Amino acid sequence: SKSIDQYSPSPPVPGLGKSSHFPEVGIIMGSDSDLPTMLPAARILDTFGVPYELTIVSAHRTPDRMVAYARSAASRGLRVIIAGAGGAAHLPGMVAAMTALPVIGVPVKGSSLDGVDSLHSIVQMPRGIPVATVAINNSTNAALLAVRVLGAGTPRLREAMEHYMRSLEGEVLTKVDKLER
Ligand code: RP5
Repeated sequence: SKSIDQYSPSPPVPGLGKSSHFPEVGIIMGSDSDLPTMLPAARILDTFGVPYELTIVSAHRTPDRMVAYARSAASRGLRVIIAGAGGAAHLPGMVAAMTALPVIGVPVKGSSLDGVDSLHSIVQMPRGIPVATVAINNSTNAALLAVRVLGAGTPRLREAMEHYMRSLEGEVLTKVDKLER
């Protein structure tokens, strides 16, 4: 199977976000107010050495930009899209409607309905256009899922994920050890 270095996607489109050279994951969000919630996803991808781009795409305030982003995503070399949004959070679903790439939705907690509005908006996609939905505000899990998706065809990433899982296990076992001592 192909190593991650062998992919040669087309270069990023100017104006479509802050990018590493050949991003494989697109992290988008409806507003800069979502940034603190979405940054942990970027940190996870940094940890796993997965190149990504990160930008703001608002479904209702910049609809043309959303269409351009989603329609160009696959040809620009992206393999997975992580989309975070709050409120009537249609960004992940609309993007999934315009690309065949896997889309992972992050329900962002807003001020009035505790993020349940975003969760329901993202998770309740009608039949035919799936969005993989993670827990409210859990962009960490969105990135981990993106790494697993990429890892299905990239042994280096699958092994890194196994290593990460063992480190989680180790953390808990260390605590058990301390507690029982
Ligand atoms: C959504 O509305 C964004 O995803 C954000 O979560 C929410 C509030 O946006 P701002 O009013 O903070 O820009 O579009």
